[in-house]
Amino acid sequence: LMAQLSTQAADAGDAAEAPQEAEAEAEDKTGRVGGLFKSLTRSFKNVTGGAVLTEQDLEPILASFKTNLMAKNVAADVATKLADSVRTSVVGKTTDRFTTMTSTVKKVLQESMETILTPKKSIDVLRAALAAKNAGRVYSICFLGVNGVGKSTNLAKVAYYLKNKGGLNVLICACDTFRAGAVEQLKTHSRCLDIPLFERGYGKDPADIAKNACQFARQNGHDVVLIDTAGRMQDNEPLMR
Ligand SMILES: Nc1nc2c(ncn2[C@@H]2O[C@H](COP(=O)(O)OP(=O)(O)O)[C@@H](O)[C@H]2O)c(=O)[nH]1
Ligand SMILES: [Mg+2]
Repeated sequence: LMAQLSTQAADAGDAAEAPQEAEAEAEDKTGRVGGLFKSLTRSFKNVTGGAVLTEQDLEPILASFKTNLMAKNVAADVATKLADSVRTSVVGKTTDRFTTMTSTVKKVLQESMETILTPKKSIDVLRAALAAKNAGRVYSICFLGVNGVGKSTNLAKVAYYLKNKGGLNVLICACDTFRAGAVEQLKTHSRCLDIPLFERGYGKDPADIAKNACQFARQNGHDVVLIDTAGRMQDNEPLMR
C-alpha cells in the first residue's frame, strides 16, 4: 500500500514540476493509479483561472481515484478515507495555485497513510503471554498477511524470543496448508529452535488445525501457540474467517 501510494505521491510531485507534460499525457494515462493528478491538472484547465474548487468539481476526480485504488487491491474504506482527506484539503482552494495544491495533496495523502498504518495500540507480546500463563490460559498469536511478507520467518523469531526471553513453552502450529513447502519450512525452524511443531500436512481446514493445536497445547502444558497461515488479503473476508 505504502509503495503504491508513494508512487502516487511521487506522481503528484512530477505533475507539480511539469504541469504541461502531465497535461499532455492525461488523455492516454487515465485509468492508471496516477490518473488522479492528471485528472486534477485537466480539471484546473477546464475551470477558468482563479476559480474556487467546489465539491462538484472534485466528485468525478475523487470517484475515479477511489476506483483506481480499489482496482489495485486497496480496501474500500481505506480508499474512501484517502479520497476524503484529499477533498477536505482542496475544496475551497483556488485553481491558479496549482503547484501549492499538488504539494498540499501530496502532504495530505502522506499524513493520511501514516495515520491509517499506525497501530492504534501497541502490545507487549511477552508481557501478555506471561500474564496469560499466570492466569492459566494458553496465549495464541495468529500470523496473517499476504504472500511473502514474512509471516513464517517472523513467527520463528517470535518463537525464539518467547522461549529464550520469557522461558515460555512454545508450540508452533502449521496452518499454511496451501503453499507447497510451507510445512517443511516450519519443520526446519522447529528443528533449529528446538520447539515442537503441530502439523497435519496439506489441504486440511486451517481453522480446524488451529483449534486442535490450542487444545493440544492446553493438554500438554504449552504456554503459547504460534499459528502460521497461508497468504491472503485482509479484505478477503471468507478466507480471513
Ligand atoms: N530482508 C528480509 N527478508 C525477509 C524478512 N522476513 C522474511 N524475509 C524473506 O522473505 C521471504 C518470504 O518470507 P516468509 O516468512 O516465507 O513469508 P510468508 O509467505 O509471509 O510466510 C523469505 O525469503 C524470507 O527469507 C525480513 O525481515 N527481512
Ligand atoms: Mg509462510
